[in-house]
Amino acid sequence: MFKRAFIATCIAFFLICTKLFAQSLPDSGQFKIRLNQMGFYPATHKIAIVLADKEAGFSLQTADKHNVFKGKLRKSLKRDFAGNYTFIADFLDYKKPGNYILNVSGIGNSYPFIISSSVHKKVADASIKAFYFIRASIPLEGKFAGKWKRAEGHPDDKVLVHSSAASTERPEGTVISSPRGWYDAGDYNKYIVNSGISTYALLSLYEDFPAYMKTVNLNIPESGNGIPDLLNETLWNLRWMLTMQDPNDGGVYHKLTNAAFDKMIMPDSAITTRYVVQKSTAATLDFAAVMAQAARIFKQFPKELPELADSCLKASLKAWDWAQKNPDVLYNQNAMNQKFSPQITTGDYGDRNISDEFIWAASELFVTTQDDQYVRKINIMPDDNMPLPSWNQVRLLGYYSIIRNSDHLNSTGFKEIPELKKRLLAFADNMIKGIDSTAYQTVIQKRKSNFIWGSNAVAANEGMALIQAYQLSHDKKYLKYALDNLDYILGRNGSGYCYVTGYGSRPTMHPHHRPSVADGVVDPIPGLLAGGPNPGMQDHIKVPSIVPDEAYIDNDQAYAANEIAINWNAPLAYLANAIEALQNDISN
Ligand code: G3I
Ligand code: 9MR
Repeated sequence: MFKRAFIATCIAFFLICTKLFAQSLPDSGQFKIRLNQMGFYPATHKIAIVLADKEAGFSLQTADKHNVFKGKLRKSLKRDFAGNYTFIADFLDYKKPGNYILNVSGIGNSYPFIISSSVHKKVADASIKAFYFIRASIPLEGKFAGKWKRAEGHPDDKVLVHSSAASTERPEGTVISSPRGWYDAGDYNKYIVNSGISTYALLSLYEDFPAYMKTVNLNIPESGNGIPDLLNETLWNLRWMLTMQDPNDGGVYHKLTNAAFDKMIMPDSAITTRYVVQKSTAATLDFAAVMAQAARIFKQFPKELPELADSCLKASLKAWDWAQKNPDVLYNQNAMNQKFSPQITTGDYGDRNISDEFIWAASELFVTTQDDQYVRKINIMPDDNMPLPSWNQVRLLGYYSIIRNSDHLNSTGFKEIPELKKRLLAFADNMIKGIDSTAYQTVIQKRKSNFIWGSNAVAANEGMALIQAYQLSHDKKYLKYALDNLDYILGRNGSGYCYVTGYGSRPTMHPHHRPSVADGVVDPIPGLLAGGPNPGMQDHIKVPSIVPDEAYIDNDQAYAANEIAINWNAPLAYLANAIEALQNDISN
């Protein structure tokens, strides 16, 4: 009796495992044909990368299996990081909108995809709406959040000044109010340094494409108030940032945080004490930069936001002054914890070199005030490097702003603008050099060293840099390669995943993101970009392969490869929306 029950249990277990296994591994054609799972614009280049071992024929088929285009795979000139050649299916010449699959003989069928104008519109909108879903201090209502509605988390109206941040006017334990803002990432803390580059990317999206962004409606609480939704969303964080400045001296707290990371619980259950900790020069300069940029953008809305631009500029100037007096206050969490309590063990964003933060803040103040004293005060071009932006490397953000606004700056006496333009184009040219011979034909997969924690943001930031180069030169080649990096994020890559939650046929389903894990809803919150392949495994979760662009696992404990973060979503939002805004320019 017992034996029979045991056998039956084993069989049931076996069947369940088989089913789970079958669900988790895509059919081989779908796995081996790597393409943008959203699809393609009618008139742009369209390629898929096929993991095959020989040249073969392929065909494009409609949903009713009708062949509409035939071609031959072409072998890549170089090997991928795993050491294999890939095979490229190029169907650029087929331009008719519709629903398709790609069939490769001997390999099988790809995931279905569409050819259509505005093919990235949904992802582009969702990548901004994602910021609404990660707002602190507001309940998410069903009419905006659908099945992801949730209670308010972190009112942050009673935050304690940590001992590391104590001053005469605000001694340890002083209660301040610092509501709103976006949660940084999978955790519930709010960090000024990371908010800096993220808010910049969204404000720049508006600065570069105001006409397009005015048409984007995100169904958020502020929609319809006369301000474009992208800016409405950005304001949620900007208003929080303003509260992080100590009005007494202009310095800005490095972060607002719990003492330690929470368990994987919902925001309203995460109720441990919140602190603002030590002011830092990096946070203060990033704040100064964003507030200067915000001042010139929100000045365009005098009726809707009568005083905001002035407040932002004042805050920026005050922060700049603090940084002049305190040019080297680094945030070193370990050292801080030796002197102060309670111990703080959340993310540190501890930049050790802040010369680029000075360059960025000075550039934004120069652009907004048109006063070149700011860029004269510092060494704006310390060397001829053009380092790709990241949370700890913000030099180019300043260059982008100067170049974007250069028409208004020509009369300022600042003579370096032509040189900056030249360097930006050289930087972009170097990025795209040799890509056509690589295995996946994307800029991100050119270098193994791109595959760090948050590698998908490297792809998005490269895309953003290429679009800056296009805006400056109107040379379409930059747009093509920017779109290739978007193709990468949406499926033409080493793991075969679409790294944006909620989109594509094989999307990230289990991001390291507390609400997505804890809310009881099967689908993760949509529009979030996973960190992406990272062989570093700092989280000690074993990835299936340590080949750099394959080192990805869709596991909610894998924070080094599968967390989400505002500084990754923001350049994605920039890239996807810029591509949508420019879709007619990309077309051949
Ligand atoms: O830059 C070096 C590179 O030169 C080197 O080749 C490579 C080899 O591993 O490492 C690179 O540095 C990595 C750096 O990220 C890249 O930006 C470090 O190893 C890596 O430890 C570091 O990770 C940071 C991580 O926090 C740990 O501090 C991530 O950038 C950063 O995005 C992440 O941020 C966390 C916050 O602290 C807390 N909230 C969540 C957020 C996202 O995970
Ligand atoms: O959830 C945390 C994530 O946001 C951070 O990026 C990561 C690295 O700092 O840490 C995560 O928290 C983990 C902690 O570091 C170690 N214990 C497990 C936590 C995840 O549940």
